[in-house]
Amino acid sequence: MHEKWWKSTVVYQVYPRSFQDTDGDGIGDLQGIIERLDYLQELGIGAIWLSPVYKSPNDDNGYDISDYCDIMDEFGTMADMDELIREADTRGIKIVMDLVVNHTSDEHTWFIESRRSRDNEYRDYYIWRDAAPGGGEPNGLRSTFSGSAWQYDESTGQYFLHLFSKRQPDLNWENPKVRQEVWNLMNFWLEKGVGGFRMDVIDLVGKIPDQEITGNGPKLHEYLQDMHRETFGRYDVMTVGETWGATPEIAKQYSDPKRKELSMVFQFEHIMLDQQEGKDKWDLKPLPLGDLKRILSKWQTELGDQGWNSLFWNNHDLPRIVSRWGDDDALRVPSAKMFAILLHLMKGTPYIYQGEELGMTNCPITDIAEAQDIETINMYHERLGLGFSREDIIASINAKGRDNARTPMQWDDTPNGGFTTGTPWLRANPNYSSINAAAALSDPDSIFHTYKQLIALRKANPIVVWGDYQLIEEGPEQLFLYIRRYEGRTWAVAANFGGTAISASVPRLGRSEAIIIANYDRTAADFTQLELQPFEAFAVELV
Ligand code: TEU
Repeated sequence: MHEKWWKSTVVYQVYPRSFQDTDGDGIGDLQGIIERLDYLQELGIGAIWLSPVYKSPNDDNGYDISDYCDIMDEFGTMADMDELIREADTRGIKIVMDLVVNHTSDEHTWFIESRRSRDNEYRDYYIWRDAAPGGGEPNGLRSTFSGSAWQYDESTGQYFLHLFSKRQPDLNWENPKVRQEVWNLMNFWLEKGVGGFRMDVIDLVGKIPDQEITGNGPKLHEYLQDMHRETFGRYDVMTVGETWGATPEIAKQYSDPKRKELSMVFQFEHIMLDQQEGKDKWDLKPLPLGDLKRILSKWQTELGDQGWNSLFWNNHDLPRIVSRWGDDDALRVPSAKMFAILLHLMKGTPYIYQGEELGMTNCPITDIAEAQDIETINMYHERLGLGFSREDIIASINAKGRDNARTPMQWDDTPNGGFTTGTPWLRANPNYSSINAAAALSDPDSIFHTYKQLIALRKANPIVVWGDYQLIEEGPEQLFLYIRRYEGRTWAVAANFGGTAISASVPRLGRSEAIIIANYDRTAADFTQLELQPFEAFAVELV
């Protein structure tokens, strides 16, 4: 049987604004990505998920699009984009576009028209409502970026819906014309030869605002089946939906091949484990390790052949994993490699976020003036108003703020990490002098080389792509141990998820001589008396 290419590849996410600047304006650009394609080819990835590069006023760094068929001025031109697709292709790399169609920018012509008058032909492209009977917002829907999701518009005396910033009005997917516009713009990009789409907050497009239903609305899957039929169904591309509320049951609805919707979704169950129950991402609690093992393992086993997993620790919205659940100080290197080994030997398509392969870290701030991200800035002011202390808010920002992931890519030890010759739009993490790609490439023991080796292992060993997964629940909680089985072979992956040494006895796994990959100098593993160094991880073939 011919299997889909995206099941055996590794995807690398580029956040263009912070990747590589070539014209000295302090903002990354498309020519910068082209310049770095050889680096990505060396790593071994098969696709780039490109965060938005479309025309945008950058209220939310490109997730507010004013023209889907044009390129953001700071990033370059459509000719640069065509060149990127071509140059990536010659290196066996596909370009997966970020499809942001839950909302547009308020500068999109559709919205400019829509807000002109109540009878404008574009009025119903967006979601307009009268004030509530007693006055005020139509209902209690909240924006992810703080405050009400409704914004009053003087000129026509109605409110429009924005689940994100007030400069990101939500499109009205109930309007068939809107859906047709989306199919058209997707086909525009498919005809250019892109490798697929990452679909921003796709679980929101079936919303029923009047019932305050946002995620997983009743028509969501019907829309996605229409989309499949009208657009990418005719192409050999990958599609991945961003779905914050997905359970394995929901994920199967999206990704069961028989249903003809998406290739896979990003699920966030593990990502939300360090926030307090019923609160939001800023309300921190320690990571419950047992839950992490249980949840990642649940996702490994429950999709069966009715879906496909995406595997990730990081993206442009999340803090750096070494700073979050590992050690970004003395044990940075072993902990970064541990996260890599643990995740990349699971079943699913792994995603690497730029700089993760270098073990890049969070970049703390001391004052809100240093923040760039709209989510962070809005939350700061909202919480100050609610009586939180500045110190507590800044602590939450340093733990969870999105700028942590967005500091410039660290290429070498020259000023600004080689990202720009100008002033970077967001300050480079000062640790670029030691944490950078040039240093990693020249060190055979670097985190980069562990990632490279993991990608090569996936390509060479069908067990990594296809093998069954089983969690081994023995030993101390800090031990994350699982096995993969395929056509008579068995691999075991053991990871110490903590900064202290542990020992375990798992006699039924026996002794193994064949180390496949390790982050310490280990030549054998005797599971009858297993000793693991802080953040040690390795894989062995069991015989
Ligand atoms: O993110 C969806 C989203 O809900 C995030 O804002 C998330 O809740 C938050 O950052 C938690 O870390 C997508 C994009 O990935 C994000 O960058 C955009 O800002 C957002 O949609 C709006 O397009």
